[in-house]
Amino acid sequence: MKVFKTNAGILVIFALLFGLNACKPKNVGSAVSGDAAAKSYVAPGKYDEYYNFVSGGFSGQMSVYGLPSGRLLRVVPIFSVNPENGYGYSEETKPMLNTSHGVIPWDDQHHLDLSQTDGSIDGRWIFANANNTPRVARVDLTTFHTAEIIELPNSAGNHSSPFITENTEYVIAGTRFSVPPDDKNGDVPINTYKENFKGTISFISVDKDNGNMDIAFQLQCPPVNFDLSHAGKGVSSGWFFFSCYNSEQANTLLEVNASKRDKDFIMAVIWKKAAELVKAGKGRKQSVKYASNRYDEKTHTATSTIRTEVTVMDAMDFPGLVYMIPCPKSPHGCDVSPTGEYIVGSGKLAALIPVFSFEKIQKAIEDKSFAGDYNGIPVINYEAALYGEVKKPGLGPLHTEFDDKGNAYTTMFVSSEVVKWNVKDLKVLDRAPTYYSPGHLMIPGGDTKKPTGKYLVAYNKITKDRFLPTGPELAQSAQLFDISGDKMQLILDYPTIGEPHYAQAVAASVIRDNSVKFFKIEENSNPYVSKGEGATKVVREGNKVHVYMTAIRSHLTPDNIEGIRVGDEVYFHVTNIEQDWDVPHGFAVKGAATAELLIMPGETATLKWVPDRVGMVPFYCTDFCSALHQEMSGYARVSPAGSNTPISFSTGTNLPKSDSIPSK
Ligand code: K7E
Ligand code: CUA
Repeated sequence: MKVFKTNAGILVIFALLFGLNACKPKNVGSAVSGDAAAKSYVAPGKYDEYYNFVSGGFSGQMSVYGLPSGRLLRVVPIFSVNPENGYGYSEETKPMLNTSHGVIPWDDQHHLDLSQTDGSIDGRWIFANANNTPRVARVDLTTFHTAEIIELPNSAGNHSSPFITENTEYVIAGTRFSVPPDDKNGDVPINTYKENFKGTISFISVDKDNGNMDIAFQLQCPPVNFDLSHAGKGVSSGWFFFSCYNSEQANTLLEVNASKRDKDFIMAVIWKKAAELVKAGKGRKQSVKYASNRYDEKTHTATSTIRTEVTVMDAMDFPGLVYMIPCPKSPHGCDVSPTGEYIVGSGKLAALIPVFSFEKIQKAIEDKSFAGDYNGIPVINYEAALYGEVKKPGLGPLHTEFDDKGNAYTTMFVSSEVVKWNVKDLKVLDRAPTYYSPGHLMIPGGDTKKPTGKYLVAYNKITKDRFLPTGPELAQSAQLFDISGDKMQLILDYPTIGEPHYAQAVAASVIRDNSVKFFKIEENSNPYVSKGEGATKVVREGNKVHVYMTAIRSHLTPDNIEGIRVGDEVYFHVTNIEQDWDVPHGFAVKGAATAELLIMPGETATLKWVPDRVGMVPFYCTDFCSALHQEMSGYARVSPAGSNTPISFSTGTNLPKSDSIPSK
């Protein structure tokens, strides 16, 4: 209890953090007035102005909304299996979820970052992080498919991730939990944190043409918790900034022990220099184990490769590569202004928002204005790096985004509001209540060189009483504000999938016209494709039975299959031979211990079924594809193990009766 007594001040803040009702905004009504409805109204049949990509948190998925309507357009599975379309269940997509621990069907997805060219969103890809088993994914925005997932060695709790550099040269991922490196003995006492634990940052290169990700190198840093990060841009091009907490290096009761110091850090890394050093052969090869999973749109199949080596540089060995900037009270968000000059650290427990100046940081380094070092990394004097502080912004600042008029907007978790302030004079200009505790917020382009200034969305936690009750768990909410005027105006609430954290948005025109409508059947190079009904067949290979099947409105070929035995492994390779937009077919088999397939036109997908009993087993299309969709079905006859019923298959003809009656 001694610890608590010496931290009374902190406890007051904890009380605020968790005593949320005390900070419940007063006018809990609709708080919407005047022309709000018209501003978010998108008439039936009309398209939205923006795509809004929202992290799914513990759902492991990403949802795609239209703005300003708040209409849900799609849920894209990334780190979680999705029975709706067979992601992670089909034989082709299972390898996407492979890791060095084997296949993992779930993760916790917090941050999304759209790819950029010259600091502007280019609409090619969106990157996503997995916190629990550290991974970074790339979603292709022509197909809205998860195209790639790469696992990160030497990491645990991949939270400060995935944030990209101005030209998508690198996706950067900082570990939340410091841990002993993978090639060291991890079987050590937990209280040897200070000696044995390291904080690792991964630099993942992105191929300009095809987007393929590789771990270019890792930077080993002092043990802290990396929380968030953003790339420098414009004047701070080539730099990267990370918020760190637990500079106390505590290994237990972090809520108290990691909140002791008045200031933690923003860590600044000159990534351009690090990349050059690696190119010059610096760093050591470390033996590790991690999965690299890629999905090929030609074979419609993912491949998982286990890789065994990574290049690691120790930050302490390269003076002038990394600097620490003191930042008050357990900083969370770490956001860089559109020009790249201002770096905003949001201390969760701080009563102000510090804004650092890139120019002053350069001057401080030049003048060696250091306050000693932190585990060998120079610590720049706070005052020397500080541009100024936003005074009395509210309680519990978390995240900041920028508009096109020189303003910043910060979410206040504890005082439940979005606060608008001017980046130049640091004066608070406006505050708008949110319902109730906002985490991230998002302005389309709000973390790029070219932010917009029309909409802001706050993604709220603990959203009591905004929507009809649905048992003990309530939908969390996104709240859309019009920020085109001097005052923010709330215009819409919409519920979210899972728990929303960071989000991104971009003008619809950047993505819409590149959308793939269907896959060309002649380009399908899946080894089990059937390019027409004439190519369908059923082949037995030992106890494996491969069914090469096609789907087209409104039948499956073949639709009568005999000769399958109990205990066989049956693989239904279903090719959708439609060549038209929006005509998926589904496929499901009674008793199969897996989800359905949802097969896009021109695609092949495979469902595995191990029949466990003798009998007649129907299969059918699960997607209402035509007026005769209910007719789109078939039967598989299952004979006992060891039966000599030959393999036979047909569509539209009755199989000869006499041959197929069992002898007994
Ligand atoms: Cu603030 Cu995980 Cu980005 Cu959520 S984190 S709120
Ligand atoms: Cu195909 Cu229903």
